[in-house]
Amino acid sequence: MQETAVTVDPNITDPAESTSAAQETSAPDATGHRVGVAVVGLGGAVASTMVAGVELLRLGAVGSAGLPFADRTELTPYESLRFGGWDLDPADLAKAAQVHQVLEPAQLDLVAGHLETLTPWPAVADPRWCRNAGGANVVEISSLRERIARIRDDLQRFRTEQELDTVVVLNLASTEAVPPDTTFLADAAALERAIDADDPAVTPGVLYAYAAISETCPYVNFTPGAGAESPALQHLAEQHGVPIAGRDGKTGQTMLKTVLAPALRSRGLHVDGWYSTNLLGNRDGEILNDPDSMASKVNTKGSVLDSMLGYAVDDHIVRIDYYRPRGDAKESWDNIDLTGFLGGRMQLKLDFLCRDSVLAAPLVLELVRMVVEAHRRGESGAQEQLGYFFKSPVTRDSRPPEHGFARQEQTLNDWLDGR
Ligand code: DG6
Repeated sequence: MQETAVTVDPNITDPAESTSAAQETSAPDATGHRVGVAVVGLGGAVASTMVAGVELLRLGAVGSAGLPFADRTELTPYESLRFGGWDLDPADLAKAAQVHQVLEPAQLDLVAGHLETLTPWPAVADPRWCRNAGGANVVEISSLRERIARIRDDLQRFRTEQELDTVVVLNLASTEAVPPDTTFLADAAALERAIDADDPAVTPGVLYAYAAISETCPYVNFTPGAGAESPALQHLAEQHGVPIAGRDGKTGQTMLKTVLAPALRSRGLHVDGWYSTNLLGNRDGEILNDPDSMASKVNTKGSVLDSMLGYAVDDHIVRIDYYRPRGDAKESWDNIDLTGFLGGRMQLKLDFLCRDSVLAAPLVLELVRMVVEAHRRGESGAQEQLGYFFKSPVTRDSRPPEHGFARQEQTLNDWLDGR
């Protein structure tokens, strides 16, 4: 296993300490506000890493490396967050984390007692939209209205049992295919009709978003699936006064693309082609072995270049290969062909030996803090200032999104500073 972004404090070695510390988590944050996070895909590599990371922070066993907004102490403290959520796999989070092999064994030992207390709720699934995802922990209801009611019941129970003021719904589920026809998301009335008609095009991701918004829970879609970008759900979110954000987390290769492309443009270097490939062996990669799920991911990964460069790159190629030996240790490789002054040809190569979930987990924690802040400020609907986090940022009125990383970061910091 490669070195992780966090290290274990050797002074904390007793797993029992983590269990007792976990019980202190019912305390509200410094503002007296209790925030819960209901995760779609709680047993996944990103979610289990996120929950373990918060517990390690609470124990003082790790520092804030990798958490880009750790100095924003006005936001909800990471350690005060409570977690629950759904997964197709009924295994508790200690077992899930053991399977995903993202944590160092010493880290897992410290938090196993806490992770064992978290068992996913049965999930709403539809194999038509995510063929490679399987598991026995499913809600056996076919009517869409009843499925929504079940998700809402789970959210109400979580809120009551944990005495929460705000519950954020965070979608970290496996990549769904995007329905070929999404006219049912064109407006709120069309979505209501589709739900009433049990339209098979209404994906589980849309049901979770609909249920979250109906329960006035801020909603974050970290997956490429359809939902938060749609006029129907944006309108619903405005009606219910909740912020929504998405879609598809920009964590590694695409993050670097959105740093580099504006710089190449700024220096007048023409991008003739950009070949990007990924090897990964985690469950995310396994799901992407299905061509329809892959199409969703390639769509969001492939959408970023042209607007930053100001011209279409015909040879922008995105490939993803599921390659088991790598596990969560993804390798993303890029070759960029460039033309400069006097027609001089150049190549730029990037080889990022990264950790898929180690990159993603801190970003979803920051997103939770951001949407809680937006909610506190009374903001609702699509949160464009959060584009920094996404490959395909939601915008109001279908405006083209800003993809450039530096501009996105500036916009976000301006918003945080109230400018
Ligand atoms: C292949 O890229 C697998 C994906 O799930 C990514 O690892 C993830 O979405 C992050 O993508 P990116 O392009 O920001 O590295």
